[in-house]
Formats: sequence, C-alpha cells, structure tokens
Amino acid sequence: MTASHDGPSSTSSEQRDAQMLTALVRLRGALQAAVLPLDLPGVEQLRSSRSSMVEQLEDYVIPRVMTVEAPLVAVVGGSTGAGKSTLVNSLVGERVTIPGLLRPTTRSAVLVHHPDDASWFGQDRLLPGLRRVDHPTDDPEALQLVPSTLMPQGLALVDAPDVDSVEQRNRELAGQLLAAADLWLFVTSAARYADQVPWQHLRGAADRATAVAVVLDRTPVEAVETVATHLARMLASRGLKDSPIFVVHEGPIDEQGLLPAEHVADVRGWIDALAADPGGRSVVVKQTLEGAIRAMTHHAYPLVEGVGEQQRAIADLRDDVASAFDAAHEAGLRSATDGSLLRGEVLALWQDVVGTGELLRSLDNRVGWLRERVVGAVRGKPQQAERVVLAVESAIELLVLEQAERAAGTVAAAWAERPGGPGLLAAGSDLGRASRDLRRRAEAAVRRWQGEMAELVAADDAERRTARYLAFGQTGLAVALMIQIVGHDVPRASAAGTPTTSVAAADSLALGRQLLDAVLGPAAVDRMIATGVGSLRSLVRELIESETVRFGEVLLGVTLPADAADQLREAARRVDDARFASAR
Ligand SMILES: Nc1nc2c(ncn2[C@@H]2O[C@H](COP(=O)(O)OP(=O)(O)OP(=O)(O)O)[C@@H](O)[C@H]2O)c(=O)[nH]1
Ligand SMILES: [Mg+2]
Repeated sequence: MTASHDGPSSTSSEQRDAQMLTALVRLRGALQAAVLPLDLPGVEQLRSSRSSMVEQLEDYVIPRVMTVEAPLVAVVGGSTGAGKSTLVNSLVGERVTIPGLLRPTTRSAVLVHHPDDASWFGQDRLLPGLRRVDHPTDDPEALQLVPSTLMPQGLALVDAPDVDSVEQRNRELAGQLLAAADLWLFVTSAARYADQVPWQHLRGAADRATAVAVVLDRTPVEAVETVATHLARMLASRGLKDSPIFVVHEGPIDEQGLLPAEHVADVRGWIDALAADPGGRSVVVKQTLEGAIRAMTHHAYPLVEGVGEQQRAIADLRDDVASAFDAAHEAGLRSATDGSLLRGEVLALWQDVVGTGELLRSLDNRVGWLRERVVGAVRGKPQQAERVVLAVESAIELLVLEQAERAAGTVAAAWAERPGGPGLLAAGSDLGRASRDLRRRAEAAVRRWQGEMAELVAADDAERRTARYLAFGQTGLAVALMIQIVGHDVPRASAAGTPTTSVAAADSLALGRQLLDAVLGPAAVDRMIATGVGSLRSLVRELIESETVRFGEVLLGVTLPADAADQLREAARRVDDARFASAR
C-alpha cells in the first residue's frame, strides 16, 4: 500500500470495500491453485481447511462484502432433533419448514424471508452452490426459499440440518450453512447441551468471533435453572460470554407443529428488534464477517507452509526419477559399445563365423593371399551369420531391459521411503518393474537398427562389390560391422583383454576389423562404425527415456504451480492489508 499525503482518511469506505473484495477474490484464486496433491503427514487437515476456506469465501464472505446492506441471515443450527424446525416455524408463526419424528428430518436448507427481501437471495448471492427451489425437498444441493409476510424485513431465518447427524451429508451441509451465517441461532436441549459436536462448532464460532445466540430448547420448567446456569458457564469459559441464552420451554405442539407463541416470544422479540435496527444489524454482520476474514488469513499461513512442503517433496520425487534414469542412460550407453556384449553366445557364434585368435596370430597381414584365406574361411557361412544377428539382437534388448528394470526398481525403492511416495507408487501400475511392452518395443527398435546396418554395408560403393564382398555376403558384413560397433570402445592396442572384454573377444574383434577393412576399405569401415555407434546410442537412449514416461504421468497428477506458495502468501498479506486499512 502506498502512503498518501492526505492520510488514510482520504480513502473512502467504498474504495476500502473494493480493495477488500479484490484481495478476497485473489485469495480465493490462490487457494484454488494451492492444491495439496501429495499425501504428506497432516495433509488431511490442511486440505479440509483449504476447501472450507474456498467454500466460505464463495458462500459467504465474497457475496457479503459485495452486498453489506443485504438482510441479516440467521441460521438455526444445532443438535439432532433439538426442535430446530419446530422453533423456526414457531418463530415465524406459520409452518414454513417440515418438522418430524424421524431423525434426521431436515436434510436441505430452508430460508424464510420477508417477500420484499426476495431479491437478496437470488442464485448468484449467498450460497451460490445451492440451487434455489420454491418447494420442500430433501436435496442437500437445494435451497428452498420461503417468502412469509410474518417475517420482519431485514432478517432471514435458515432452518439447517443437524450438526451431529448420523448422516455425513447432513453434517456437512449444517457446517456449510453455519459458515454462511451472519448470526447463529444455536439450538440445543436440556438433554444435549453438553454434547461434544455442537461444542466443537461453538468453539469455532468463538475463534472467529461469529455472532451467536443460544437457544435452550425443550427444557422442562424444573430443569431450567440448573441447565441454564451450567450452559452459561460453559459458554463463558469457551469465549462466548457475550452470547445471549434464550430458554424455550417444552410445550404443547398445535396441529401445525407450532409451539405456543408465548414460548418463543423472547427470541422473536430479540429478532424483531434486531431487524428493526439497521445499526445493530450491521454491527452483527461486521463482527461475523471480519471474524471470518481474520480467521481466513490466519489459516492461510499454515497452508503456505504446507504448499511449500509439497513443492519440496514433489521436487525430491522428480529427482529420484531423474537420477535413477540418468544412471541407467549412462550405464546403458557405456555397455552398448564398451565390449560388454562381446561374450557368451554372441562371442561364441561370432567365433564360429570368423575363427579364433590362433587363426589371427597365424596371419601375416602384409600378405594379401592370407587375407584371402580369412575371407575364404567365412565363405559359405550365412546361417552362422544369421545366428550372430539374433544373438546381438537379444544381447542389446537384454541390456536395455536390465537398465530399465534397475532404474524402475531404484525409483520405487526411493519413493517407498519418501513422504508422499507410497501413494504415487500405488497410483501407477507396477512402477517398480520395466514396463510390460518394453521387450516388444526394444525388439522392434533393435531389428530396425540391424536393418540399417545391413543397408549401410550394402549401400557402399558398388565398385567394391568384389568377389570378396560377395563371398562374405551382406549379412556377414553387417554382422562384422555390428561386432565392431558393440566393441567400439575397447582399447585398440589391447590384445590382452580389458575389464569388459576377454582376450578371445579382443582377438575376434581385431579379426573382424581386418575382414571389414579387406572387403570395404578402412576409411569406409570407420565411417560406418561411427554411424552405427551413433544410431545404437540413440536407440538405447530413446528406449530408456521412454521408460520415464510412466513416472512422468504419475507425477503429472501431483503438480503444483511453481509459485503457488508465494501467491498464497501474497494474497493472504493483501487481505490483511485491506483488513488493517478498513480497521483504521
Ligand atoms: N411436545 C413438544 N414436541 C416438540 C417440541 N419441539 C420439538 N418437538 C417435536 O420433536 C420432534 C423433532 O422436532 P424438529 O423440529 O423436527 O427437530 P429438528 O431439530 O428440526 O430435527 P432435525 O431436523 O432432524 O435435526 C418433532 O416431532 C417435534 O414435533 C416441543 O417443545 N414440545
Ligand atoms: Mg429440522
């Protein structure tokens, strides 16, 4: 807020109301954005605080600030079967709401008002979420509007369900209606006044400084003094010493279900006086409204903390995925070309095709005809070459599956320990394992890659298609190329094996290279290996990357705008500023 030279008095009350309204609308937006998606400890309480704040802003605070001059709304709430509906009818002086013997009877809100006040209670005003109806209903989403000429102008009465109902929907609606009241007419009975649930509500009202009047209903004459004294003491000790207590004696009920008028004369007199006194009314409205707003900013700050905590937890969960899959990428890319695949079946079958180290050592590379002998040695072994193709295929698939499996397991283990993590694991399906179709996808990708390798050797200069090429065959050359690719990072000088390759593997790698050089020429072979290494790496990278999608989807369900906590803090601060501005 900027300091004005003319002082705060230069701000008119309309400007202050407008400032407050803007701040409240912004607070509602910030609260709506501040979802608490993760099941962190204590989140239930924050979630319910958040949703009741949004609800109260929409149902009561925002419409109330927009129309401060609207009639005062007194909600008649309280214990089950205390006689709330009977009291409403008796106060009005005609049957406007249905009382009953069965508990609970009232399941839907009934608002009684003077006919001239009707325009204040349209759909877009108070409690906009409740559909306006003009007939009795049990629909908890409906608000029955009942005009009665017996009501004073300037004050409306709402008959609410029981706050301690056996039915949850009733309890919720009762709470929602009380949160939208300017004044509570809290009804209890001699039998029920010490019950816990009503007192939880009353304590909440005391915290917010909601205007409350208590009606001690259905009280036998002889019990009045004891009960009323005790009740007054309870109210005083719980911060409600200013709340008036009205006693309504248990009385005969007429055929309309109404108590004798004199039984409710005190309450009715108080209501009439309030309705007739615009100043008194506005004091009540202001007290409750300001209390609600103050409580709201008060409750917003723990929520800011909670949102920040959620943001940090979400970032940790994301990091778990990133670091597990970074490691999988790294290991996958490394093993694809460091010779790790040159063992077992791949090596044995490749040796079948190309011979062993002894052959290599017996060769004198400088003698052309010896090279011819090597080529001759592999001539006519197309089936063996095909078998190497299959072995290489499954070795690469296995490599991808292993890395994906390990990364998924690492994330699952980390998430199981993180706050909010177990809920996410349950939300996804089998997140601790590689996805079910990965094998199929890997198979297709590796086959595509092998096809590319075959094309690579085939597409080479036609002039090279010498007798040697033809003897070796396209598949033989493609296989030799694949072997060079998966052994690309094996140090060249080593004929003694490396941490990832055996002597035999290093030998047959070298032999393969000689073959390729002899057939295709060293420069072309270098180019082909480089191309093949590049596309094998992208294959591995893409397949492992595709495995993060499932985690991404689960995390998408728990996203929070990056600025949610800041926006909420700022919005609450603005409401506080507006509050202090209007208090001056
Ligand atoms: N004799 C007598 N009966 C009463 C009195 N007050 C309420 N009753 C009866 O008690 C029963 C319950 O009264 P309701 O007015 O429906 O009570 P409620 O608090 O609205 O009940 P719910 O809506 O279910 O929470 C009805 O049968 C009423 O006729 C009273 O002062 N005297
Ligand atoms: Mg009722």
